[in-house]
Amino acid sequence: MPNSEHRELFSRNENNPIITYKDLPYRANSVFNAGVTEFENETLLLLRVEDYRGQSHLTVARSKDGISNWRIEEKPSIAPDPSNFPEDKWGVEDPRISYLEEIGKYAITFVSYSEKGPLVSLALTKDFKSFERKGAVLPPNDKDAALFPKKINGEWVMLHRPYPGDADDGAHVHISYSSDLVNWDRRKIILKARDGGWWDAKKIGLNTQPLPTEHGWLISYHGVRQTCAGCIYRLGLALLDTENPEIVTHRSEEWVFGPKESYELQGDVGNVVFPCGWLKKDNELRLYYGAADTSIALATAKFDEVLEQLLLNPVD
Ligand code: BMA
Repeated sequence: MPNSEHRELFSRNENNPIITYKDLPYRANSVFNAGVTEFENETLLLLRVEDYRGQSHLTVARSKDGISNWRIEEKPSIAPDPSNFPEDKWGVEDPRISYLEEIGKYAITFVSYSEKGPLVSLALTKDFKSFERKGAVLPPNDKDAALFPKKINGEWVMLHRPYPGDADDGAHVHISYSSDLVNWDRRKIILKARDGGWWDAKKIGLNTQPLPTEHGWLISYHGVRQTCAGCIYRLGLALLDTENPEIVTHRSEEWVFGPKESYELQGDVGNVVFPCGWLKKDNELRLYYGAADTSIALATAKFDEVLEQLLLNPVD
């Protein structure tokens, strides 16, 4: 008898995809890769919306249960602003949100698509209505960035993914430090893409903002598998030491989430699951992800099971 029992860590929401372009109050091609946080007792998503020029902007959506009845702003919340920020020339993409308690503001790291390639921009906000733009904080090519929610050993810390352009060098997750959130230095690789036949060979990048746990900082990252039919974007997990996040203590061997359902397999870019944020609610870990660069979907896991499974994979 075939054993079809297949227990996955994450379960998809039955209403997936939970947000599509049809839910937007204005005309757009697609909505995906949203940053996530809790704000005023609601779930707040900062949606990446792509217009019919192929360029993206960011728009706030709110929901009481984090699943349905999304209230989406009538206008972009962060629109490309190339006259003040020339690096926004071809749009702004893929926001990650971290609440910085020490300054009472939310930090949004996002990609500005500049003439010289994608780079990391920063904006701060208290209310998700007005946004204090700090401009480009890392040169191109760089993306997949998120801040730790607090200073570590007296400094702000960011994870990000520079891309050398030379595919042979691979693309890896790096760490950088700052005293003022704008100037970043002491860049170093902390998590390397694997090699050969691995699902996360050659090219990886951070996905969700670091989440504090009793076992260290939990992060998720994507592994990009190049196949003759195109790329497959899947998700892995890692734990970083609480005091020194340069140290990766655990890393999943297997991917923990990958494209399977039709809305993940087909779309503008098929075979992609791409979260830009997650939320922990009691023992539930809610992963909001872009599906096939077309819509937004939700998957949840039991937080203790996520940690239990990851703790089985220590890094030597
Ligand atoms: C990555 C990012 C994401 C996108 C993914 C799949 O490089 O640009 O915005 O979802 O590719 O197209």
